[in-house]
Amino acid sequence: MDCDDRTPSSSDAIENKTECEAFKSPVCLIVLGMAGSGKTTFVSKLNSYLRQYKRAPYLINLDPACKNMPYTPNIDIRDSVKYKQVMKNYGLGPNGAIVTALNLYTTKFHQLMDLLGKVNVENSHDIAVIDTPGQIEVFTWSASGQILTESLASTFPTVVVYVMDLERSTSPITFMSNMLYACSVLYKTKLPFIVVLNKSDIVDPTYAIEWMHDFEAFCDAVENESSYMSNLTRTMALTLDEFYNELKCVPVSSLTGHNFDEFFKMVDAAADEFQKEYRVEWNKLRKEKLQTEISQLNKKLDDLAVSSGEGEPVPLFTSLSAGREISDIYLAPNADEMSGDSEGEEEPGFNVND
Ligand SMILES: Nc1nc2c(ncn2[C@@H]2O[C@H](COP(=O)(O)OP(=O)(O)O)[C@@H](O)[C@H]2O)c(=O)[nH]1
Ligand SMILES: [Mg+2]
Repeated sequence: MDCDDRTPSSSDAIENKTECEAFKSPVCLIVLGMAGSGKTTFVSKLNSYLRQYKRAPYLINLDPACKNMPYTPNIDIRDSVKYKQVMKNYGLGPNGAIVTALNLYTTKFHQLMDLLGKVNVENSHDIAVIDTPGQIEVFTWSASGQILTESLASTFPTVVVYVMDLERSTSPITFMSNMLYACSVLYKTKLPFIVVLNKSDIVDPTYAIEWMHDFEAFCDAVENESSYMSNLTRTMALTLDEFYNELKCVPVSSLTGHNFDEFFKMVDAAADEFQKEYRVEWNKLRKEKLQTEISQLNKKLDDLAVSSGEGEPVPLFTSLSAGREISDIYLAPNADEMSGDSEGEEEPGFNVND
């Protein structure tokens, strides 16, 4: 079947897709950044900006601790997990509770993916935006953040938007640490990446752009810092030079909406880049991961069979068709057992030989 001819008609279509049929929309924007950099304000402005053009985005809030939400999300983690309750129940502080709330929410991720699949089928939104918790590491260094990023990227064109606070990065050393963080997120997610230099209404972004493109200018700024870190910063700046060359970077104001048109041009280019370059890599990584999981599972089953004295191990299965996860598989009881089972209906699953 030609990719462009596909007409997925239900959420099952997500599970049954082949590599060729990878969905083209919505383009998912994962918004990351340090606490207070302006992620939520950015998402809110992005919403009002797109609505002007009748392109309402599909909004997902994953910050369980967000109090005053300036936009109405289509999916909100706060509807499912009460993080104050998590604090009480597990005896955790605010940060621990946010991480735990996100981990608990992973059990809902398949529903989230189903809903995005419906958005694709109905073609109702061409962009989905994911607002993440205030503390960046909650998302980038947690299993739940990784699971969601991988689920999105293996199904939809996915772009990371890194929001950087121009006001707080005027010191070259802070700027450098922020950029190193951005760099680590880029290498960890392996996804198209856009750096949004936010709050350009209060601080002129020229300094940041100059530091990224002119190593000498950055070194001059470091010279003025009487910090023992400056030598390290200079060395790091050299290392980051290549990162800057490839980096897509846009100054915006989430308060006024300045330069959002430029930002969307970058999103279009990044979504194209995803389809042309990243998709293949993601499919490859996903396949390798599945194969490793299958081998581990087979080994466990072999060990189990040997230790219970059941003779020579027989491999159960060796490969999965594209688009299927180990977690999608259950081993159906044999026909005799099934016919005798009167305790409710089985969830529809699929057989390994499907
Ligand atoms: N002046 C100005 N303030 C901003 C901008 N973006 C965000 N803010 C402010 O920065 C603070 C933190 O923003 P918020 O969106 O909650 O940050 P988050 O923790 O990254 O979600 C709020 O007081 C916002 O009003 C901007 O572009 N310009
Ligand atoms: Mg926020």
